[in-house]
Amino acid sequence: MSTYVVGDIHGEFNQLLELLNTMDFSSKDWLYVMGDVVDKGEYPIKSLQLLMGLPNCTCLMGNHELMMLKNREMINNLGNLSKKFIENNCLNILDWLNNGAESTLCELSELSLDERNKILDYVEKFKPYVELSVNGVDYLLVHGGLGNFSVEKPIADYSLEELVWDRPDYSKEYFSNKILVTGHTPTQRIKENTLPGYIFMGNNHIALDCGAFSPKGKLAGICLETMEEFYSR
Ligand SMILES: [Mn+2]
Repeated sequence: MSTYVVGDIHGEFNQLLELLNTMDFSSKDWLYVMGDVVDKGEYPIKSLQLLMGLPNCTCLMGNHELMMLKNREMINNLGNLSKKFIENNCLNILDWLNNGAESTLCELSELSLDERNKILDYVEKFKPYVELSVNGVDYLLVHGGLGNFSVEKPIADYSLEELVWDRPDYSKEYFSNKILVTGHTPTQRIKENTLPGYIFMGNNHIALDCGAFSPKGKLAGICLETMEEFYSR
């Protein structure tokens, strides 16, 4: 049994297939997905549907899923929105559209209301954080970071926004006895990273978002038993 953690998918369904194939992922393994499955790339809903079909998969909430859920009512009413509804909700709608919602909305608009609700119910269950231990090493998985961090602050006291929108300082060790695993910040943008675009490990951090959506980016995964790295391309 292997424990795999995968970075931000952002609609890159084909890279997700390639990565799972490269990892030789099977029903005996467990998959953790760092969040931001939706938006930007062409097939966010197809990617979600693939994950929904895996009983051995836990997804973390990303800021893009949070924006999607804030627009749940709009998604349920695609095609017949009143002017008043748009006026009342335009900030949430604009915020999401400015962050690459177009592909998610296009795929959703082709589904029945029932199918849309199944997908949104699934996304609502995405975890704000995951704590796990592999080979005696403790890991804390959060999509973004630990906003307003303090060592004494229990993980349950962080707001969803602090976990999915904020970014960690990768030059800083947050915990001496625990590794902080994050997505959200492309490793191309981590200045401590000597291999931009590949998984960053250092200062008790593992950063997994290798920018799958950008032309030179990749979808990345890591096996926590072996620390072997996997890439979609
Ligand atoms: Mn993100």
